[in-house]
Amino acid sequence: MKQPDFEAIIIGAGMSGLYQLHRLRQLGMKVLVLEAGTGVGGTWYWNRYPGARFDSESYSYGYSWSKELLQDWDWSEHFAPQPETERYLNHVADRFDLRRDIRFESRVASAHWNEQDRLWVLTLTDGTVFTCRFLVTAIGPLSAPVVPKIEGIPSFKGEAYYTALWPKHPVSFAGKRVAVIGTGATGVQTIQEVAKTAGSLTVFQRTPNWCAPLLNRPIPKEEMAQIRAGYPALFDRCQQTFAGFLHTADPRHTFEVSQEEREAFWEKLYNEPGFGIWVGNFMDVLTNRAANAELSAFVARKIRERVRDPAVAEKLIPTNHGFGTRRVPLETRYYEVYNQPNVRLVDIKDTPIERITETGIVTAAETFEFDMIVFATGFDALTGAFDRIDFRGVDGVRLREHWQGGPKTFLGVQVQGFPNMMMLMGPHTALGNLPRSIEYNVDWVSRLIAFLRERGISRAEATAEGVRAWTEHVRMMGEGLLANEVDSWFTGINRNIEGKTTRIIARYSGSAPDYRKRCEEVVAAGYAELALG
Ligand code: NA7
Repeated sequence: MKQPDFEAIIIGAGMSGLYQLHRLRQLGMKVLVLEAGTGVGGTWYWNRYPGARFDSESYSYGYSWSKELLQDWDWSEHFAPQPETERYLNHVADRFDLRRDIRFESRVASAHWNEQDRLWVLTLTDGTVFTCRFLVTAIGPLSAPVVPKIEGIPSFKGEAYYTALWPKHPVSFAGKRVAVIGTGATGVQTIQEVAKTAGSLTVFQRTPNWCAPLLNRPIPKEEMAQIRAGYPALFDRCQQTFAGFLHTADPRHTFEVSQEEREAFWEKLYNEPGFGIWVGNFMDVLTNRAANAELSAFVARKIRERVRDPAVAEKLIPTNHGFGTRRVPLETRYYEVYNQPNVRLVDIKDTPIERITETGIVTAAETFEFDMIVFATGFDALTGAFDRIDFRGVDGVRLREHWQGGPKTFLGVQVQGFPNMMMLMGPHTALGNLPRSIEYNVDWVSRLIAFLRERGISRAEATAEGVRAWTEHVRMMGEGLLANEVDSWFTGINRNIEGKTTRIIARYSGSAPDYRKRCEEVVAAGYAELALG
């Protein structure tokens, strides 16, 4: 067998890739990270659009694996803005001297398994080739930006930006006629910010989303000291909650309490920071249709109270899905933006965009002129980053084809026919508060690789039975979940992409503790559920 250039290659230097590098180095391995960007941070490197920030509490989002790091980093806001997170991840890279093993501006075009030598052969877009024994993908569930299917985009002569590819140079909206297309979590954050200075802002909304207040505020020094003292308890709590957030569902059912109590509880949640109203609500609001309808009606009332023009308010209230069945964007005076004289909402369900021209946007009803168009049109989520690399496993099987109709995985980490490839935050893994899931995922993969190395095992592959059982388990966990009856990136729908118009189960909907329990069973049984050899 030929020896590879590296024992392991990690694709991606975001939150997963950085920690994975650190862990594999601790095992004494020769590791290379290939990163497409010029800096570390992944999501927090690329998404530098105005207003980008956490929707989970900063201190619940940072890494928990280094006491020293927890000691020396202060978060300045409860929900930190992107520049701070990017600084944080750069600080991590420096503190642990990670950069020397990261090759920047290195986009992987293909990764092919070589059965004879039991190694992966990676080719970059510039033709450079590297080989490795173990391949760890740290390519993110929301990292493949999509160009929307709208005619004429390249013809626009003004400034045009994609939120997920935002330039590093400052962009001014002052006095400009700005269009924003898209009203997901990204669009909402962008719109709030652009509205502050734009001469005019026109929002093109296809589907409204149910948004809830973020209620961000600064963290004074004394409060940071208290947070720091409470870190062990805080991370302990995140380990126990359903999705790794500080919030977790209330054990009561919606209709178990009186209407007054219900309203009072929702009022309290609506006035508290973060995802509480989504993941800390009555335990059945995301599964019980009537409960969900009642909660949606409550939030709809809030929108009507906040938006002055009743016609605009109605357009901002979703009618094709209930609260929390798509990702809930958290907002800061988002609805009030539509009370500003410089802001206009265009409902493109009523009057679709026909095309983009040199000077603006033409809808079925009107012609608009703009100085700038911002595309907040989302990602090819969950499987998109995998589709963009030509992964080929045993007998040259393409991952893309192997996953036709939906991903098939073992624990969301391994795929049958793709030996020695481990996925971090791949489809079918517990996502939730990502860094909490990332840390577990990375630790699990590191333990597996350590096990293999200690025993001189050069090949580990998921079995057909392991994949069948896990994929079926993931499907079953999603049964009854209202979110799985709705089109969104959660269900793999993206109408801008051929072949992504049928819902798939790519998201694990069980609890993070249950996910970890199952993964630990696999370890305890000496990885007997994998084909090793
Ligand atoms: P999302 O949540 O997928 O939102 C994309 C938005 O762009 C959404 O409002 C779409 O409308 C809209 N969109 C997409 N394509 C088009 C076209 N062709 N024409 C008009 N409007 C379009 O992406 P985000 O970046 O906001 O958030 C993704 C996740 O990243 C987020 O959930 C966080 O977890 C982080 P649609 O709803 O499809 O009608």
